[in-house]
Amino acid sequence: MSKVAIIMGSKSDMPVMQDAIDILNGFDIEIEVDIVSAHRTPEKLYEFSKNAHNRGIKVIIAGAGGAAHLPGMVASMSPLPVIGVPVKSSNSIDGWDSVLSILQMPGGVPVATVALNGAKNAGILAAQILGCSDQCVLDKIMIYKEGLKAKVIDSAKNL
Ligand code: RP5
Repeated sequence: MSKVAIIMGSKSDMPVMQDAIDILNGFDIEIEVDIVSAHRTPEKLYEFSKNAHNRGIKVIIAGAGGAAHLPGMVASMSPLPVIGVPVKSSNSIDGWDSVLSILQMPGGVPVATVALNGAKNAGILAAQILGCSDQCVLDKIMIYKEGLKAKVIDSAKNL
């Protein structure tokens, strides 16, 4: 059964969203990946948002660019935590459209927004949420963080 759903507004978002897929695969966390467009497939958006929690999904990562309404609309209908990834799409105004569309949610409907193109952190954050109730995942995150520390310490050895 999938634990994290990764959705994006367009296949063109995949090069960015692949970072979330890779990090969650690295933690051996089950994922499902789909294209769900807030503007082009609103019925699919509704079905996904209303049913994700009934399919064993615990966290949703949603990436979109431009007028990026996907994460917020999912958050409006799903009881699950939603992590939003602003994607810098090719015709965007330096990505500010994506960032502000996802970040500036009204009170009561949170979207945990990561940095522009920050899908890697979205994956880590999703794993950390699962880790609150899964010791095996928590252990993997601690090992991951030890790896980050070791890289910095190693990098300082040959200055
Ligand atoms: C958004 O519009 C998508 O999330 C994507 O970032 C952007 C461009 O989509 P395409 O025109 O490439 O399908 O809805």
